[in-house]
Amino acid sequence: MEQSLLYPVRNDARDYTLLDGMWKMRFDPEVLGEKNEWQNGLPDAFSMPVPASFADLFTEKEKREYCGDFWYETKFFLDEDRSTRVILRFSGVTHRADVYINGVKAGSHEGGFTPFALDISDLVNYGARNLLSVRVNNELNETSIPCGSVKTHMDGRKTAAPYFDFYNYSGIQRSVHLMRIPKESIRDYDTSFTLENNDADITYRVYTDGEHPVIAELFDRDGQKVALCEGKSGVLHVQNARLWEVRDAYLYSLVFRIVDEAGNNIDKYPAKIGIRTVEVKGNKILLNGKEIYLKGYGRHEDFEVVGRQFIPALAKRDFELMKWTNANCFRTSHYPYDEHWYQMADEEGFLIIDEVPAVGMMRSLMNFAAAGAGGKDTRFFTADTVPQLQANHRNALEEMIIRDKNHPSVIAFSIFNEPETTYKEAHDYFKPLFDFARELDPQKRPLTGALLVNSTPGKDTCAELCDIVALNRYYGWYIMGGPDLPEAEMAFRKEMDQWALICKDKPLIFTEFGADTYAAEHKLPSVMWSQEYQNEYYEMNFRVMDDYDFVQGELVWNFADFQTTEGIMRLNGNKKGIFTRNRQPKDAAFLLKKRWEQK
Ligand code: EVA
Repeated sequence: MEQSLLYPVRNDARDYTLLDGMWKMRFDPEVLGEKNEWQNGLPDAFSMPVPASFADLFTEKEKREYCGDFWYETKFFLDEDRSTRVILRFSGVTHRADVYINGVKAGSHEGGFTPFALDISDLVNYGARNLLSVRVNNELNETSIPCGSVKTHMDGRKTAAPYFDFYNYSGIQRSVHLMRIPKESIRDYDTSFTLENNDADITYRVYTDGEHPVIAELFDRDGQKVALCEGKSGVLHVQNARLWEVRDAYLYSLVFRIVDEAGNNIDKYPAKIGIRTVEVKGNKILLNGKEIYLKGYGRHEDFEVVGRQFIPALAKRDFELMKWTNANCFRTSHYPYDEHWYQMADEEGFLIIDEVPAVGMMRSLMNFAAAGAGGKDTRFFTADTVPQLQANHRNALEEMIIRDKNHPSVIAFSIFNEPETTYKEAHDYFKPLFDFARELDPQKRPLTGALLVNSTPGKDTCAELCDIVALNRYYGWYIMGGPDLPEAEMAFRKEMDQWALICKDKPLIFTEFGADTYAAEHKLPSVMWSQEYQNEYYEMNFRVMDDYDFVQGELVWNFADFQTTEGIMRLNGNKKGIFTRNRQPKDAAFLLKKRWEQK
Protein backbone atom coordinates (compact mmCIF):
# COMPACT_ATOMS: atom_id res chain seq x y z
CA MET A 1 0.00 0.00 0.00
CA GLU A 2 1.68 3.17 -1.15
CA GLN A 3 -0.52 5.71 0.60
CA SER A 4 -2.08 5.79 4.01
CA LEU A 5 -5.83 5.08 4.05
CA LEU A 6 -6.43 6.64 7.47
CA TYR A 7 -9.73 8.46 7.67
CA PRO A 8 -9.24 12.25 7.43
CA VAL A 9 -9.25 14.22 10.69
CA ARG A 10 -8.73 17.84 11.65
CA ASN A 11 -6.52 18.83 14.56
CA ASP A 12 -3.42 20.90 15.26
CA ALA A 13 -1.33 18.65 12.99
CA ARG A 14 -3.77 17.72 10.20
CA ASP A 15 -6.42 19.45 8.19
CA TYR A 16 -8.67 18.78 5.23
CA THR A 17 -11.13 20.44 2.89
CA LEU A 18 -14.09 18.49 1.65
CA LEU A 19 -14.33 18.82 -2.12
CA ASP A 20 -17.94 17.57 -2.18
CA GLY A 21 -20.38 19.73 -4.09
CA MET A 22 -21.38 20.40 -7.68
CA TRP A 23 -18.76 19.23 -10.15
CA LYS A 24 -18.80 19.12 -13.94
CA MET A 25 -19.40 15.84 -15.69
CA ARG A 26 -19.49 14.44 -19.21
CA PHE A 27 -19.88 11.00 -20.76
CA ASP A 28 -17.14 9.77 -23.06
CA PRO A 29 -18.62 6.82 -24.98
CA GLU A 30 -15.95 6.92 -27.67
CA VAL A 31 -13.04 7.19 -25.24
CA LEU A 32 -11.82 10.42 -26.75
CA GLY A 33 -11.33 12.34 -23.53
CA GLU A 34 -7.63 11.90 -23.02
CA LYS A 35 -6.81 12.40 -26.70
CA ASN A 36 -8.88 15.57 -26.73
CA GLU A 37 -7.14 16.69 -23.55
CA TRP A 38 -10.22 16.88 -21.37
CA GLN A 39 -7.81 16.66 -18.45
CA ASN A 40 -6.99 20.29 -19.28
CA GLY A 41 -10.61 21.41 -19.20
CA LEU A 42 -13.90 19.58 -19.78
CA PRO A 43 -15.89 21.02 -22.71
CA ASP A 44 -19.71 20.83 -22.96
CA ALA A 45 -20.10 19.42 -19.50
CA PHE A 46 -23.22 19.30 -17.33
CA SER A 47 -23.26 19.69 -13.57
CA MET A 48 -23.27 16.67 -11.30
CA PRO A 49 -23.16 16.39 -7.52
CA VAL A 50 -20.23 14.66 -5.86
CA PRO A 51 -20.68 12.34 -4.12
CA ALA A 52 -23.51 10.72 -6.05
CA SER A 53 -24.51 7.67 -8.00
CA PHE A 54 -25.43 9.33 -11.27
CA ALA A 55 -27.93 6.78 -12.61
CA ASP A 56 -31.23 7.68 -11.00
CA LEU A 57 -30.71 11.43 -11.26
CA PHE A 58 -31.44 11.36 -14.98
CA THR A 59 -34.72 11.16 -16.86
CA GLU A 60 -33.26 9.61 -20.02
CA LYS A 61 -32.72 5.88 -20.14
CA GLU A 62 -29.42 6.06 -22.06
CA LYS A 63 -27.97 8.23 -19.33
CA ARG A 64 -29.23 6.12 -16.47
CA GLU A 65 -27.85 2.99 -18.07
CA TYR A 66 -24.64 4.64 -19.30
CA CYS A 67 -21.70 2.28 -19.28
CA GLY A 68 -18.19 3.25 -20.27
CA ASP A 69 -15.85 6.17 -19.58
CA PHE A 70 -17.06 9.43 -18.07
CA TRP A 71 -15.25 12.51 -16.80
CA TYR A 72 -15.58 14.75 -13.80
CA GLU A 73 -13.96 18.09 -13.13
CA THR A 74 -13.70 20.57 -10.30
CA LYS A 75 -11.34 23.30 -9.13
CA PHE A 76 -9.84 23.99 -5.76
CA PHE A 77 -7.68 26.69 -4.28
CA LEU A 78 -4.57 25.99 -2.28
CA ASP A 79 -2.80 28.56 -0.10
CA GLU A 80 0.93 29.25 -0.11
CA ASP A 81 1.77 26.86 2.74
CA ARG A 82 4.34 24.35 1.46
CA SER A 83 5.19 22.85 4.82
CA THR A 84 2.70 19.99 4.54
CA ARG A 85 1.99 17.19 2.14
CA VAL A 86 -1.11 17.58 0.01
CA ILE A 87 -3.11 14.40 -0.30
CA LEU A 88 -6.19 13.84 -2.38
CA ARG A 89 -8.33 11.10 -0.91
CA PHE A 90 -11.23 9.47 -2.70
CA SER A 91 -13.46 7.35 -0.46
CA GLY A 92 -14.93 5.41 -3.37
CA VAL A 93 -15.02 5.80 -7.15
CA THR A 94 -16.90 3.04 -8.95
CA HIS A 95 -15.32 1.08 -10.51
CA ARG A 96 -12.02 2.62 -11.62
CA ALA A 97 -10.46 6.05 -11.90
CA ASP A 98 -7.62 8.03 -13.43
CA VAL A 99 -6.93 11.28 -11.62
CA TYR A 100 -5.29 14.35 -13.16
CA ILE A 101 -4.10 17.51 -11.42
CA ASN A 102 -3.65 20.51 -13.69
CA GLY A 103 -3.61 18.16 -16.66
CA VAL A 104 -0.97 15.81 -15.27
CA LYS A 105 -1.83 12.27 -14.29
CA ALA A 106 -1.61 11.87 -10.51
CA GLY A 107 -2.61 8.22 -10.26
CA SER A 108 -5.15 5.50 -10.94
CA HIS A 109 -7.23 3.12 -8.92
CA GLU A 110 -9.11 -0.08 -9.65
CA GLY A 111 -12.03 -1.07 -7.42
CA GLY A 112 -15.11 0.93 -6.61
CA PHE A 113 -15.67 0.45 -2.91
CA THR A 114 -12.45 1.22 -1.10
CA PRO A 115 -10.56 4.48 -0.71
CA PHE A 116 -7.41 5.59 -2.41
CA ALA A 117 -5.13 8.49 -1.65
CA LEU A 118 -2.71 10.30 -3.94
CA ASP A 119 0.15 12.54 -2.89
CA ILE A 120 -0.26 15.54 -5.16
CA SER A 121 2.18 17.86 -3.37
CA ASP A 122 4.40 18.15 -6.44
CA LEU A 123 1.57 18.63 -8.93
CA VAL A 124 -0.35 21.46 -7.33
CA ASN A 125 -0.02 25.21 -7.76
CA TYR A 126 0.42 26.88 -4.38
CA GLY A 127 -1.35 30.17 -3.80
CA ALA A 128 -3.47 29.47 -6.88
CA ARG A 129 -6.39 27.52 -8.31
CA ASN A 130 -5.95 23.94 -9.37
CA LEU A 131 -7.82 21.83 -11.85
CA LEU A 132 -8.87 18.36 -10.74
CA SER A 133 -10.10 15.98 -13.44
CA VAL A 134 -11.15 12.39 -13.00
CA ARG A 135 -11.81 9.86 -15.69
CA VAL A 136 -14.10 7.16 -14.33
CA ASN A 137 -15.11 3.88 -15.88
CA ASN A 138 -17.99 1.69 -14.71
CA GLU A 139 -17.64 -1.33 -16.99
CA LEU A 140 -17.75 -4.81 -15.55
CA ASN A 141 -15.65 -7.68 -16.73
CA GLU A 142 -14.33 -10.95 -15.46
CA THR A 143 -11.26 -9.46 -13.85
CA SER A 144 -13.14 -6.73 -11.99
CA ILE A 145 -14.80 -7.33 -8.66
CA PRO A 146 -17.73 -7.40 -8.76
CA CYS A 147 -17.76 -9.52 -11.94
CA GLY A 148 -19.89 -9.08 -14.98
CA SER A 149 -19.70 -8.09 -18.60
CA VAL A 150 -20.75 -5.32 -20.95
CA LYS A 151 -23.42 -5.66 -23.58
CA THR A 152 -23.02 -3.65 -26.79
CA HIS A 153 -26.40 -2.93 -28.38
CA MET A 154 -27.11 -2.62 -32.09
CA ASP A 155 -26.93 1.17 -31.94
CA GLY A 156 -23.51 0.97 -30.30
CA ARG A 157 -24.78 1.77 -26.81
CA LYS A 158 -23.15 -0.18 -24.02
CA THR A 159 -24.93 -1.33 -20.87
CA ALA A 160 -23.66 -3.23 -17.87
CA ALA A 161 -24.48 -6.91 -17.65
CA PRO A 162 -23.77 -7.72 -14.01
CA TYR A 163 -23.38 -11.31 -12.88
CA PHE A 164 -25.04 -10.19 -9.68
CA ASP A 165 -28.39 -9.02 -8.39
CA PHE A 166 -27.97 -5.34 -7.62
CA TYR A 167 -27.87 -2.25 -9.76
CA ASN A 168 -24.47 -1.22 -11.08
CA TYR A 169 -24.60 2.23 -9.45
CA SER A 170 -21.46 4.16 -10.22
CA GLY A 171 -19.65 7.47 -10.27
CA ILE A 172 -17.74 9.33 -7.60
CA GLN A 173 -20.09 7.84 -5.06
CA ARG A 174 -18.29 8.83 -1.88
CA SER A 175 -16.65 11.95 -0.50
CA VAL A 176 -13.43 13.51 -1.77
CA HIS A 177 -11.06 15.05 0.77
CA LEU A 178 -8.15 17.36 0.09
CA MET A 179 -5.92 16.65 3.06
CA ARG A 180 -2.92 18.45 4.43
CA ILE A 181 -0.79 16.22 6.58
CA PRO A 182 2.69 16.62 8.03
CA LYS A 183 5.64 15.50 5.92
CA GLU A 184 6.54 13.05 8.65
CA SER A 185 3.25 11.43 9.46
CA ILE A 186 1.35 8.54 10.95
CA ARG A 187 0.46 6.21 8.11
CA ASP A 188 -1.45 3.48 9.88
CA TYR A 189 -1.95 1.71 13.17
CA ASP A 190 -3.01 -1.72 14.41
CA THR A 191 -4.70 -2.61 17.65
CA SER A 192 -5.56 -5.91 19.30
CA PHE A 193 -6.82 -6.82 22.72
CA THR A 194 -6.42 -9.34 25.50
CA LEU A 195 -8.70 -9.43 28.51
CA GLU A 196 -7.83 -10.65 31.95
CA ASN A 197 -10.28 -10.46 34.80
CA ASN A 198 -11.38 -6.84 34.76
CA ASP A 199 -8.31 -5.51 32.99
CA ALA A 200 -7.36 -5.30 29.34
CA ASP A 201 -4.14 -5.04 27.38
CA ILE A 202 -4.16 -3.10 24.15
CA THR A 203 -1.32 -4.16 21.91
CA TYR A 204 -0.65 -1.50 19.32
CA ARG A 205 1.69 -0.79 16.46
CA VAL A 206 2.01 2.53 14.67
CA TYR A 207 3.47 2.94 11.21
CA THR A 208 5.11 6.27 10.45
CA ASP A 209 7.36 7.47 7.67
CA GLY A 210 10.05 8.98 9.87
CA GLU A 211 12.33 8.21 12.76
CA HIS A 212 10.91 10.46 15.47
CA PRO A 213 9.44 8.71 18.49
CA VAL A 214 5.77 7.97 18.97
CA ILE A 215 3.65 8.36 22.09
CA ALA A 216 0.34 6.53 22.52
CA GLU A 217 -2.15 7.81 25.07
CA LEU A 218 -5.49 6.32 25.96
CA PHE A 219 -8.36 8.49 27.18
CA ASP A 220 -11.70 7.31 28.50
CA ARG A 221 -15.03 8.75 27.49
CA ASP A 222 -14.69 11.54 30.03
CA GLY A 223 -11.34 12.57 28.65
CA GLN A 224 -9.37 11.09 31.56
CA LYS A 225 -6.00 9.65 30.58
CA VAL A 226 -5.99 5.99 31.56
CA ALA A 227 -2.79 4.67 29.97
CA LEU A 228 0.33 5.86 28.21
CA CYS A 229 3.05 4.11 26.29
CA GLU A 230 6.08 5.32 24.36
CA GLY A 231 7.25 3.65 21.17
CA LYS A 232 5.97 2.62 17.78
CA SER A 233 4.68 -0.56 19.33
CA GLY A 234 3.72 -1.44 22.84
CA VAL A 235 1.09 -2.55 25.25
CA LEU A 236 -1.32 -0.22 27.02
CA HIS A 237 -2.61 -1.71 30.23
CA VAL A 238 -6.14 -0.66 31.17
CA GLN A 239 -7.37 -1.36 34.66
CA ASN A 240 -11.08 -2.01 35.04
CA ALA A 241 -11.52 -1.71 31.31
CA ARG A 242 -14.95 -0.84 30.01
CA LEU A 243 -15.55 -3.29 27.22
CA TRP A 244 -17.23 -2.59 23.92
CA GLU A 245 -20.38 -4.70 23.96
CA VAL A 246 -23.30 -5.19 21.62
CA ARG A 247 -25.65 -2.23 21.98
CA ASP A 248 -23.53 -0.96 24.85
CA ALA A 249 -20.62 0.49 22.96
CA TYR A 250 -17.97 2.10 25.08
CA LEU A 251 -15.33 3.84 22.99
CA TYR A 252 -11.96 5.04 24.19
CA SER A 253 -9.85 7.57 22.40
CA LEU A 254 -6.38 6.35 21.54
CA VAL A 255 -4.23 9.27 20.50
CA PHE A 256 -0.96 8.67 18.69
CA ARG A 257 1.58 11.46 18.46
CA ILE A 258 4.91 11.76 16.70
CA VAL A 259 6.99 14.14 18.80
CA ASP A 260 10.18 16.07 18.08
CA GLU A 261 13.17 16.52 20.40
CA ALA A 262 11.48 19.41 22.19
CA GLY A 263 8.34 17.35 22.78
CA ASN A 264 6.25 19.21 20.19
CA ASN A 265 3.79 17.33 18.04
CA ILE A 266 4.92 16.55 14.51
CA ASP A 267 1.76 14.59 13.81
CA LYS A 268 -1.24 13.51 15.82
CA TYR A 269 -3.94 10.96 15.01
CA PRO A 270 -6.87 10.27 17.34
CA ALA A 271 -8.40 6.83 16.99
CA LYS A 272 -11.67 5.73 18.51
CA ILE A 273 -11.31 2.21 19.75
CA GLY A 274 -13.54 -0.29 21.45
CA ILE A 275 -11.93 -2.91 23.66
CA ARG A 276 -13.36 -6.26 22.70
CA THR A 277 -12.25 -9.68 21.56
CA VAL A 278 -13.79 -11.92 18.92
CA GLU A 279 -13.06 -15.58 18.51
CA VAL A 280 -14.49 -18.82 17.34
CA LYS A 281 -14.38 -21.67 19.84
CA GLY A 282 -15.82 -25.02 18.83
CA ASN A 283 -19.05 -24.17 17.10
CA LYS A 284 -19.61 -20.96 19.01
CA ILE A 285 -18.80 -17.33 18.25
CA LEU A 286 -17.48 -15.49 21.28
CA LEU A 287 -17.49 -11.75 21.86
CA ASN A 288 -15.52 -10.81 24.96
CA GLY A 289 -15.43 -14.48 25.81
CA LYS A 290 -19.22 -14.83 25.81
CA GLU A 291 -21.38 -16.61 23.25
CA ILE A 292 -23.08 -14.34 20.78
CA TYR A 293 -25.86 -15.23 18.35
CA LEU A 294 -25.93 -13.01 15.26
CA LYS A 295 -29.34 -11.53 14.42
CA GLY A 296 -29.84 -9.11 11.61
CA TYR A 297 -29.56 -8.38 7.98
CA GLY A 298 -27.81 -8.58 4.69
CA ARG A 299 -28.10 -5.06 3.33
CA HIS A 300 -27.28 -2.84 0.41
CA GLU A 301 -26.27 0.76 0.11
CA ASP A 302 -29.38 1.61 -1.83
CA PHE A 303 -32.07 4.23 -1.81
CA GLU A 304 -34.43 5.98 -4.18
CA VAL A 305 -32.86 8.69 -6.35
CA VAL A 306 -29.54 8.75 -4.49
CA GLY A 307 -28.50 5.18 -5.28
CA ARG A 308 -25.50 4.24 -3.21
CA GLN A 309 -24.64 7.64 -1.78
CA PHE A 310 -24.29 7.77 2.00
CA ILE A 311 -27.07 9.92 3.47
CA PRO A 312 -26.55 10.47 7.22
CA ALA A 313 -30.27 10.89 7.91
CA LEU A 314 -31.12 7.68 6.06
CA ALA A 315 -28.40 5.76 7.89
CA LYS A 316 -29.79 7.06 11.17
CA ARG A 317 -33.24 5.79 10.20
CA ASP A 318 -31.76 2.41 9.24
CA PHE A 319 -29.98 2.01 12.57
CA GLU A 320 -33.19 2.96 14.39
CA LEU A 321 -35.09 0.32 12.39
CA MET A 322 -32.44 -2.32 12.99
CA LYS A 323 -32.50 -1.57 16.72
CA TRP A 324 -36.30 -1.64 16.73
CA THR A 325 -36.22 -5.21 15.39
CA ASN A 326 -33.68 -6.18 18.08
CA ALA A 327 -31.02 -6.94 15.49
CA ASN A 328 -27.35 -6.89 16.46
CA CYS A 329 -25.52 -7.49 13.18
CA PHE A 330 -25.40 -6.82 9.47
CA ARG A 331 -23.29 -7.94 6.55
CA THR A 332 -22.03 -5.32 4.12
CA SER A 333 -23.28 -7.39 1.22
CA HIS A 334 -21.79 -7.27 -1.37
CA TYR A 335 -19.02 -4.67 -1.01
CA PRO A 336 -17.37 -2.55 1.67
CA TYR A 337 -19.71 0.31 2.59
CA ASP A 338 -19.08 3.99 3.07
CA GLU A 339 -16.86 4.50 6.12
CA HIS A 340 -19.60 6.28 8.04
CA TRP A 341 -21.54 3.02 8.35
CA TYR A 342 -18.71 1.54 10.40
CA GLN A 343 -18.29 4.65 12.50
CA MET A 344 -22.00 4.57 13.31
CA ALA A 345 -21.92 0.85 14.08
CA ASP A 346 -18.98 1.45 16.44
CA GLU A 347 -21.07 4.03 18.29
CA GLU A 348 -24.28 2.02 18.27
CA GLY A 349 -22.71 -1.28 19.27
CA PHE A 350 -23.60 -3.14 16.08
CA LEU A 351 -21.65 -6.07 14.68
CA ILE A 352 -20.53 -6.07 11.05
CA ILE A 353 -19.47 -8.84 8.73
CA ASP A 354 -17.39 -6.86 6.28
CA GLU A 355 -17.54 -8.18 2.73
CA VAL A 356 -15.17 -7.62 -0.17
CA PRO A 357 -16.92 -7.09 -3.57
CA ALA A 358 -16.21 -10.63 -4.71
CA VAL A 359 -19.64 -11.32 -6.13
CA GLY A 360 -20.71 -12.61 -9.52
CA MET A 361 -18.03 -15.26 -9.77
CA MET A 362 -20.10 -17.34 -12.13
CA ARG A 363 -21.06 -16.62 -15.74
CA SER A 364 -24.73 -15.90 -15.44
CA LEU A 365 -26.90 -12.83 -15.21
CA MET A 366 -28.42 -14.14 -12.02
CA ASN A 367 -26.09 -16.68 -10.63
CA PHE A 368 -28.24 -17.50 -7.60
CA ALA A 369 -31.08 -18.51 -9.92
CA ALA A 370 -28.93 -20.40 -12.40
CA ALA A 371 -27.40 -22.46 -9.66
CA GLY A 372 -30.78 -23.05 -8.04
CA ALA A 373 -32.21 -24.20 -11.32
CA GLY A 374 -29.72 -26.89 -12.04
CA GLY A 375 -26.55 -26.61 -10.06
CA LYS A 376 -24.97 -25.15 -13.16
CA ASP A 377 -21.27 -24.50 -13.06
CA THR A 378 -19.47 -22.39 -15.62
CA ARG A 379 -15.85 -23.33 -14.81
CA PHE A 380 -15.36 -19.71 -13.86
CA PHE A 381 -12.12 -20.35 -12.03
CA THR A 382 -10.44 -22.10 -14.94
CA ALA A 383 -10.44 -19.06 -17.25
CA ASP A 384 -7.41 -17.04 -18.40
CA THR A 385 -8.81 -14.05 -16.53
CA VAL A 386 -8.26 -15.71 -13.16
CA PRO A 387 -4.75 -14.38 -12.30
CA GLN A 388 -5.82 -10.77 -12.91
CA LEU A 389 -9.10 -11.31 -11.09
CA GLN A 390 -7.23 -12.75 -8.14
CA ALA A 391 -4.82 -9.80 -8.09
CA ASN A 392 -7.75 -7.35 -8.02
CA HIS A 393 -9.50 -9.40 -5.38
CA ARG A 394 -6.35 -9.41 -3.27
CA ASN A 395 -5.99 -5.62 -3.57
CA ALA A 396 -9.61 -5.03 -2.61
CA LEU A 397 -9.17 -7.35 0.35
CA GLU A 398 -6.05 -5.52 1.43
CA GLU A 399 -7.71 -2.13 1.14
CA MET A 400 -10.80 -3.30 3.02
CA ILE A 401 -8.85 -4.86 5.89
CA ILE A 402 -6.51 -1.90 6.18
CA ARG A 403 -9.42 0.51 6.11
CA ASP A 404 -11.64 -1.37 8.58
CA LYS A 405 -9.37 -3.40 10.85
CA ASN A 406 -9.61 -1.07 13.85
CA HIS A 407 -13.40 -0.83 13.99
CA PRO A 408 -14.75 -2.70 17.01
CA SER A 409 -17.95 -3.29 15.04
CA VAL A 410 -16.15 -5.40 12.45
CA ILE A 411 -16.15 -8.94 13.81
CA ALA A 412 -15.48 -10.92 10.65
CA PHE A 413 -14.37 -10.50 7.07
CA SER A 414 -16.26 -12.15 4.24
CA ILE A 415 -14.08 -13.05 1.29
CA PHE A 416 -16.74 -14.02 -1.23
CA ASN A 417 -20.41 -14.14 -2.01
CA GLU A 418 -21.67 -17.19 -3.88
CA PRO A 419 -18.84 -18.09 -6.18
CA GLU A 420 -18.78 -21.48 -7.83
CA THR A 421 -17.08 -23.59 -5.21
CA THR A 422 -17.76 -27.04 -6.54
CA TYR A 423 -14.38 -27.81 -8.08
CA LYS A 424 -10.75 -27.79 -7.11
CA GLU A 425 -9.78 -24.65 -9.04
CA ALA A 426 -12.15 -22.62 -6.87
CA HIS A 427 -10.37 -23.82 -3.76
CA ASP A 428 -7.00 -23.07 -5.36
CA TYR A 429 -8.23 -19.58 -6.16
CA PHE A 430 -9.50 -18.79 -2.66
CA LYS A 431 -6.90 -20.48 -0.48
CA PRO A 432 -4.18 -17.81 -0.96
CA LEU A 433 -6.75 -15.06 -0.39
CA PHE A 434 -7.78 -16.54 2.95
CA ASP A 435 -4.12 -16.98 3.91
CA PHE A 436 -3.43 -13.37 2.96
CA ALA A 437 -6.39 -12.04 4.97
CA ARG A 438 -5.35 -14.04 8.02
CA GLU A 439 -1.87 -12.63 7.82
CA LEU A 440 -3.10 -9.07 7.32
CA ASP A 441 -5.62 -8.80 10.12
CA PRO A 442 -3.89 -7.83 13.36
CA GLN A 443 -6.92 -9.03 15.32
CA LYS A 444 -7.10 -12.37 13.52
CA ARG A 445 -10.86 -12.12 13.23
CA PRO A 446 -12.81 -15.07 11.89
CA LEU A 447 -13.02 -15.29 8.11
CA THR A 448 -16.02 -16.40 6.18
CA GLY A 449 -17.68 -16.37 2.76
CA ALA A 450 -21.31 -16.82 1.71
CA LEU A 451 -21.90 -20.19 0.08
CA LEU A 452 -24.22 -20.69 -2.86
CA VAL A 453 -27.13 -23.15 -2.93
CA ASN A 454 -25.16 -25.89 -4.64
CA SER A 455 -22.17 -25.54 -2.28
CA THR A 456 -23.27 -28.42 -0.12
CA PRO A 457 -21.23 -30.90 1.92
CA GLY A 458 -19.46 -33.26 -0.40
CA LYS A 459 -19.63 -30.85 -3.35
CA ASP A 460 -18.32 -27.63 -1.90
CA THR A 461 -14.56 -27.10 -1.72
CA CYS A 462 -14.36 -23.82 0.23
CA ALA A 463 -16.21 -24.18 3.55
CA GLU A 464 -13.05 -25.66 5.01
CA LEU A 465 -11.28 -22.32 4.45
CA CYS A 466 -13.88 -20.52 6.57
CA ASP A 467 -13.79 -20.11 10.35
CA ILE A 468 -17.54 -19.57 10.23
CA VAL A 469 -19.52 -21.46 7.60
CA ALA A 470 -22.00 -19.06 6.01
CA LEU A 471 -24.92 -20.21 3.88
CA ASN A 472 -27.22 -18.36 1.49
CA ARG A 473 -30.29 -20.56 1.28
CA TYR A 474 -33.71 -20.11 -0.29
CA TYR A 475 -35.71 -23.21 0.68
CA GLY A 476 -39.30 -22.14 0.20
CA TRP A 477 -38.48 -19.50 -2.37
CA TYR A 478 -36.23 -20.48 -5.29
CA ILE A 479 -36.44 -24.05 -4.11
CA MET A 480 -39.90 -25.49 -3.52
CA GLY A 481 -42.00 -22.41 -2.82
CA GLY A 482 -45.71 -21.90 -2.20
CA PRO A 483 -47.59 -25.18 -1.78
CA ASP A 484 -44.25 -27.01 -1.67
CA LEU A 485 -43.21 -25.35 1.58
CA PRO A 486 -43.45 -28.61 3.59
CA GLU A 487 -41.19 -30.34 1.05
CA ALA A 488 -38.83 -27.37 1.26
CA GLU A 489 -38.63 -27.87 5.01
CA MET A 490 -37.73 -31.52 4.55
CA ALA A 491 -35.06 -30.73 1.97
CA PHE A 492 -33.65 -28.02 4.21
CA ARG A 493 -33.43 -30.41 7.16
CA LYS A 494 -31.73 -32.98 4.97
CA GLU A 495 -29.02 -30.50 4.03
CA MET A 496 -28.63 -29.36 7.64
CA ASP A 497 -28.12 -32.96 8.75
CA GLN A 498 -25.11 -33.06 6.42
CA TRP A 499 -23.69 -29.79 7.75
CA ALA A 500 -24.07 -31.18 11.27
CA LEU A 501 -21.20 -33.55 10.56
CA ILE A 502 -18.91 -30.70 9.46
CA CYS A 503 -20.03 -28.20 12.08
CA LYS A 504 -19.17 -30.20 15.17
CA ASP A 505 -16.44 -27.69 15.78
CA LYS A 506 -17.37 -24.86 13.46
CA PRO A 507 -20.20 -22.36 13.77
CA LEU A 508 -22.61 -21.96 10.90
CA ILE A 509 -24.60 -18.83 10.17
CA PHE A 510 -27.13 -17.91 7.52
CA THR A 511 -25.99 -14.92 5.53
CA GLU A 512 -29.10 -14.96 3.34
CA PHE A 513 -32.57 -16.40 3.34
CA GLY A 514 -35.68 -14.57 2.25
CA ALA A 515 -38.71 -14.32 0.00
CA ASP A 516 -39.74 -11.57 -2.40
CA THR A 517 -42.73 -9.78 -0.96
CA TYR A 518 -44.75 -7.06 -2.54
CA ALA A 519 -45.60 -4.55 0.17
CA ALA A 520 -49.12 -3.93 -1.13
CA GLU A 521 -50.03 -7.62 -1.40
CA HIS A 522 -52.09 -9.50 1.19
CA LYS A 523 -53.73 -12.86 0.66
CA LEU A 524 -55.43 -15.42 2.88
CA PRO A 525 -54.46 -18.16 2.50
CA SER A 526 -51.08 -16.96 1.43
CA VAL A 527 -49.50 -16.98 -2.02
CA MET A 528 -45.89 -16.32 -2.89
CA TRP A 529 -45.15 -12.58 -2.99
CA SER A 530 -47.77 -11.83 -0.30
CA GLN A 531 -46.94 -10.52 3.15
CA GLU A 532 -48.51 -13.64 4.65
CA TYR A 533 -46.18 -15.87 2.66
CA GLN A 534 -43.09 -13.97 3.78
CA ASN A 535 -44.08 -14.68 7.38
CA GLU A 536 -44.75 -18.36 6.72
CA TYR A 537 -41.48 -18.64 4.88
CA TYR A 538 -39.57 -17.20 7.82
CA GLU A 539 -41.46 -19.30 10.37
CA MET A 540 -40.50 -22.46 8.50
CA ASN A 541 -36.87 -21.41 8.17
CA PHE A 542 -36.61 -20.51 11.86
CA ARG A 543 -38.18 -23.82 12.85
CA VAL A 544 -35.40 -25.64 11.03
CA MET A 545 -32.57 -23.41 12.24
CA ASP A 546 -33.66 -23.71 15.86
CA ASP A 547 -33.23 -27.47 15.70
CA TYR A 548 -29.49 -27.28 14.99
CA ASP A 549 -27.29 -26.01 17.79
CA PHE A 550 -24.33 -25.18 15.55
CA VAL A 551 -26.42 -22.44 13.92
CA GLN A 552 -25.02 -19.28 15.44
CA GLY A 553 -26.62 -16.57 13.41
CA GLU A 554 -29.36 -15.53 11.05
CA LEU A 555 -28.99 -12.57 8.73
CA VAL A 556 -32.14 -12.30 6.66
CA TRP A 557 -32.17 -11.17 3.05
CA ASN A 558 -32.65 -8.23 2.80
CA PHE A 559 -33.00 -5.32 5.18
CA ALA A 560 -34.91 -3.33 2.54
CA ASP A 561 -36.13 -3.66 -1.04
CA PHE A 562 -33.42 -2.59 -3.44
CA GLN A 563 -32.76 -1.76 -7.08
CA THR A 564 -31.50 -4.38 -9.51
CA THR A 565 -31.19 -4.53 -13.27
CA GLU A 566 -34.42 -5.03 -15.17
CA GLY A 567 -35.73 -8.50 -15.84
CA ILE A 568 -38.61 -10.89 -15.46
CA MET A 569 -37.24 -12.14 -12.14
CA ARG A 570 -37.53 -8.70 -10.55
CA LEU A 571 -40.40 -6.31 -10.04
CA ASN A 572 -38.49 -3.08 -10.51
CA GLY A 573 -35.94 -4.41 -8.07
CA ASN A 574 -35.56 -7.08 -5.45
CA LYS A 575 -38.48 -7.14 -3.04
CA LYS A 576 -37.09 -9.36 -0.32
CA GLY A 577 -36.86 -6.41 2.04
CA ILE A 578 -38.15 -6.62 5.56
CA PHE A 579 -38.66 -2.93 5.00
CA THR A 580 -39.74 -1.21 1.83
CA ARG A 581 -37.25 0.81 -0.13
CA ASN A 582 -38.46 3.92 1.64
CA ARG A 583 -38.02 2.28 5.02
CA GLN A 584 -41.47 1.27 6.21
CA PRO A 585 -42.07 -2.17 7.73
CA LYS A 586 -43.61 -5.13 5.97
CA ASP A 587 -45.44 -7.58 8.25
CA ALA A 588 -42.33 -9.73 8.61
CA ALA A 589 -40.61 -6.90 10.48
CA PHE A 590 -42.94 -7.52 13.42
CA LEU A 591 -42.21 -11.24 13.32
CA LEU A 592 -38.47 -10.62 13.43
CA LYS A 593 -38.81 -8.04 16.16
CA LYS A 594 -40.61 -10.54 18.36
CA ARG A 595 -38.27 -13.40 17.62
CA TRP A 596 -35.11 -11.39 18.13
CA GLU A 597 -36.37 -9.99 21.39
CA GLN A 598 -36.25 -13.52 22.76
CA LYS A 599 -33.33 -14.96 20.82
C1 EVA B 1 -31.75 -12.93 -4.10
N1 EVA B 1 -29.75 -14.16 -3.64
O1 EVA B 1 -32.02 -13.77 -4.94
C2 EVA B 1 -30.34 -12.86 -3.55
C3 EVA B 1 -29.44 -11.89 -4.25
C4 EVA B 1 -28.07 -11.92 -3.61
O2 EVA B 1 -29.99 -10.59 -4.21
C5 EVA B 1 -28.44 -14.37 -3.66
O3 EVA B 1 -26.35 -13.42 -2.98
O4 EVA B 1 -28.08 -15.51 -3.58
C6 EVA B 1 -27.47 -13.28 -3.81
O5 EVA B 1 -27.22 -10.95 -4.12
O6 EVA B 1 -32.59 -12.16 -3.71
